[in-house]
Amino acid sequence: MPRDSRAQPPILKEGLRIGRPKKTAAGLVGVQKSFSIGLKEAGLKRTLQTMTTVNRFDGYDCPGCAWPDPDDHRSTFEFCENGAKAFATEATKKRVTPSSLGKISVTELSNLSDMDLDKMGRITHPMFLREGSDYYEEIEWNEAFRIISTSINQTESPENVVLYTSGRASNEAAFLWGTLARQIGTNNLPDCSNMCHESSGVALSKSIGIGKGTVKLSCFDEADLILVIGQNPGTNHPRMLTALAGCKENGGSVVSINPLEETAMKRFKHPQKPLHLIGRGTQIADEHLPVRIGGDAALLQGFAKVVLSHGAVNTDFVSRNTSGFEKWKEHINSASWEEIELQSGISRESIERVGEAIAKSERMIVCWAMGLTQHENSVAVIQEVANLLLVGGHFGKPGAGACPVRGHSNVQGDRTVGINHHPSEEFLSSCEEGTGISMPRDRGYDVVEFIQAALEGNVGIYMALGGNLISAMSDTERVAEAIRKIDLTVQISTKLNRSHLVTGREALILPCLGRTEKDPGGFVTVENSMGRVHSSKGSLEPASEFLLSEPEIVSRIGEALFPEGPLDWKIYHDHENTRYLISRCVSGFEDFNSRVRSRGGFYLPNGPRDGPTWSTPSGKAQFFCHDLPDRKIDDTRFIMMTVRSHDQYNTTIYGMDDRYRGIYNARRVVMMNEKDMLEIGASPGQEVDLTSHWGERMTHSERWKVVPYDIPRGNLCSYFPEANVLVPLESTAEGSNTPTSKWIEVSISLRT
Ligand SMILES: Nc1nc2c(c(=O)[nH]1)N[C@H]1C(S)=C(S)[C@@H](COP(=O)(O)OP(=O)(O)OC[C@H]3O[C@@H](n4cnc5c(=O)[nH]c(N)nc54)[C@H](O)[C@@H]3O)O[C@H]1N2
Ligand SMILES: Nc1nc2c(c(=O)[nH]1)N[C@H]1C(S)=C(S)[C@@H](COP(=O)(O)OP(=O)(O)OC[C@H]3O[C@@H](n4cnc5c(=O)[nH]c(N)nc54)[C@H](O)[C@@H]3O)O[C@H]1N2
Ligand SMILES: [Mo]
Repeated sequence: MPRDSRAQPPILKEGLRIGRPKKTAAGLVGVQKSFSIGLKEAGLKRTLQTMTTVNRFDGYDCPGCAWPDPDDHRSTFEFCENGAKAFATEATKKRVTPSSLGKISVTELSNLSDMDLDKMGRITHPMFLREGSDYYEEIEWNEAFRIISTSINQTESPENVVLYTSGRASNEAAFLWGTLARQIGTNNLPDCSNMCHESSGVALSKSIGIGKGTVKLSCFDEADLILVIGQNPGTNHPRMLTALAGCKENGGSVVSINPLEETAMKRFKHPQKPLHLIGRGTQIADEHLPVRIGGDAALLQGFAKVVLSHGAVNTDFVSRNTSGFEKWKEHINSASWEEIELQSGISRESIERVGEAIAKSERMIVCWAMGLTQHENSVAVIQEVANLLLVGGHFGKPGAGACPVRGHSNVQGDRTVGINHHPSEEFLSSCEEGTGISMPRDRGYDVVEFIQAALEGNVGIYMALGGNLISAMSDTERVAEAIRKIDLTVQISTKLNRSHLVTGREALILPCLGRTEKDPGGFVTVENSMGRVHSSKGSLEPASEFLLSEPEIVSRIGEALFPEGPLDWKIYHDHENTRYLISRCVSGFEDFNSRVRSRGGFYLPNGPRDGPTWSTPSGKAQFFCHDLPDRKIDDTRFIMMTVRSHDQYNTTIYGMDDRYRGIYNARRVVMMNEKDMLEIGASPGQEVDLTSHWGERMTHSERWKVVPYDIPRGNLCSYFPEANVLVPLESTAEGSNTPTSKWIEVSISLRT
């Protein structure tokens, strides 16, 4: 039976209820929610076991976000409501077995919502989807590895093989995965980072010589000013609120810069402090600037103008550490206030007020996430952030620095150990020496280039270490078209998702152990958002006896493909051996096995933080000048951003509510300013169709419900992944090629 599976989730009847956005984040409801989700999915025993071992020195790393844990102490419960959702769904008692998959076709499965797919539970056996069949069937592990190795051996060129990584993979799994790709002969290692913080990496590497943040968690207690730009910590990094509250309690200020006033930035009640649960909690943001979507470049230049006009340049730091200051100063002085106000949507008065605070700050941290990274000019905007930090000398001292807040719990580590489609010569030659494998030098594909190559029929095999690329990528239907052209697609996964349903001609599912589970290979390691490498060890009984750890799956593919060496792949089921190999290949990991055993692990070297020193070609940090974007959009059109609701982890949907924003029981919604609603004649809950525009190309998406929301005029907001179909494949950030998921030009038509 031919497959006809759908790439987009089905449009289901949703009973949208619109409430008021919440004034306070976390607190008792957060605690309650954590327990109830756990109980429902995993039962009491497994819930308690996961809750008492998460983020402990000897426990497992929360598979939620990459926010760090305190360096020197841990509380009994070191997690948040949304982390609890992440580990409860992994620890679920529900199972997807060969017999349950044998009863329902892939096409039928694709008519389920993403939430229902995930709720089917953990995959228990390796499964194979044969060419022409619409049903997965059970397959032996050895047979699966044979199919993969035969298929790779038969492809025309290593360039036709692509290995994707999602940022939950451990350092051990990721290092082996990158090494496998390079032994096959390719750097085709696209990863979720390409859709996430790639812009931060590209921008910061050029500005300050390292593509990572430069602060430690303890810096939050010491900062006198923290800017939180384009980030929703209450939902996506709830433990960050404790750090922001710490800054407030020590007399510092927090400024939120976001088209939406996200709940947690108003008030926060610490779920682990009893008095907080009853009291009013801590007010987080002292000031909220409702910037227009894409208006940050202008706003940051406005701040810089104020800093310069106050003569608040740290001249000693600037002259010793930087280059390009004079040119930048001229550039900023010539920027027009009128344009700055217009693009940012913020009055000069407000910009001056916050600008003055920046000018006075001695220890400033700037935090940001997807609100800055997923725009056409993201690299430029992040370099404006770096400029602002440089002019005040906010590097190389406690309480100050850059803080790109990472998403997936090990996305930063994966990049450090080699998940990179354009690795440096230094990295490759060191890996060659450590592994004995000669490695390719040609640049590989990022996610967008991979899809473009597959559309042209140039990808034979695609293997994914976790993730759900079909739903995570822009331009859903074109991505599906590309994937369907591939001969064999392989997903190493824990739960079912749409990437198991929209596949190549043949497809394999290789089910793996999750973070929470006992691993016969020992503990694994991860790197948090602040560059600290530490262990992660699960203790739950595995969901099925047939699961293998991710590193074992990768090493068994290596074994099947390269029985002759030079690497003895079979010893890498044991993570200790892999760490030894990493210590020989990756700088900063010397003596890895013993250092990672110290309490809480160790920090990787970080020039701008530890020195400051700068690994740039000039040996100095660099000021960059960028003109403000010149984008005119038609008066009748809107700019739409796509964000996460409170009830999802990327493409995994836990529930239908976005509690903090007061939107219940619906996901196919578009938030809109009430004045704009009036102008187009839309009422709350009204059904509309959306069309995105990219040059002449138009993409339609039907049946969205309008929700009146406090958002700048001309701006709209919808949820990822439902709205991804509207993001054009070619619409990407300059320099990082990240899809512009926060800048989609759309028009709206009312449905009658
Ligand atoms: N519970 C939970 N935790 C998660 C995730 C999850 O899905 N669920 N995902 C993880 C991952 S991989 C990541 S990358 C992070 C994502 O963490 P966030 O970046 O916080 O996630 P988004 O929901 O994309 O929110 C982006 C924020 O940027 C704002 N924004 C959009 N456009 C602009 C703009 O032009 N300018 C400014 N200043 N702001 C803008 C939006 O209003 C929104 O508040 O979270 C991680 N943690
Ligand atoms: N429109 C729009 N698109 C976006 C974004 C946006 O803000 N807007 N954000 C982008 C961002 S920041 C990111 S990071 C990407 C996310 O892209 P991905 O990382 O590809 O997607 P996830 O939804 O995190 O992947 C979820 C799947 O991972 C698998 N999984 C879970 N745990 C494990 C594990 O322990 N091991 C293995 N092997 N598999 C596991 C499960 O099968 C689950 O279904 O999406 C991007 N796409
Ligand atoms: Mo991300």
